[in-house]
Amino acid sequence: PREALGEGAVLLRGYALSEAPALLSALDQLVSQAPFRHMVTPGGYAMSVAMTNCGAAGWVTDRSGYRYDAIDPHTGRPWPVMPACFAGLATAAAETAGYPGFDPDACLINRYAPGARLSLHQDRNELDLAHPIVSVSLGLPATFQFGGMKRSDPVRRIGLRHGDVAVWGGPSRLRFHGVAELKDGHHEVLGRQRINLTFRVAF
Ligand code: MD3
Ligand code: FE
Repeated sequence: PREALGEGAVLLRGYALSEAPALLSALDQLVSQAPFRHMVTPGGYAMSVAMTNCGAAGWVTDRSGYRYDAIDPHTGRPWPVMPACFAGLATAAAETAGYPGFDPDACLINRYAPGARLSLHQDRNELDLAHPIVSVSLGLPATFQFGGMKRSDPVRRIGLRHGDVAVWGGPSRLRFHGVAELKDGHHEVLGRQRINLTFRVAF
């Protein structure tokens, strides 16, 4: 089941379902090397979403700004290697969506507890914005907000569920987007949380 979300953006419902157990066991391993943490925005607020990364480049924020860094500031070591099951899924989903040859060097892992949210923003810290972004949703469902090229443009709400994969490229790459406050609930595998894997070419 393949849904067009906008020019260049494709939603693959349930695409990651069969791989989810492998993704989650690789995630457990990875989180033991680079734990989830609440990063601080340049404005000085701790994010409600907890984050970690794997791959050659990790997305970080602190008082000095947003950037990609090869070193995890929390551990002082490189981010964990991107598991083969992560990279394989991202490359296959991108190809299915019409972007062959996607080879991400960054995977940002976001963990939402009930009440956590991600306010409307653009992803523009990557060097080459011609590459698409692949995102994988796991655990509790969320309402994704898909806006336009201006912050004030109207927002479309899209429900994202366990196993859904979205690919955002072309003209949609710079659209404003966010995640509404996560509603409480219980997921049979992940309990009271949502995990999102976001694959990017950063460097
Ligand atoms: C649409 N994460 O980490 S991923 C982020 O569910 C982020 O955790 C969200 O936005 C999450 O930056 C959504 C989906 C996504 C990512 C990038 C996009 C959608 C996008 C870039 C352009 C348009
Ligand atoms: Fe984003």
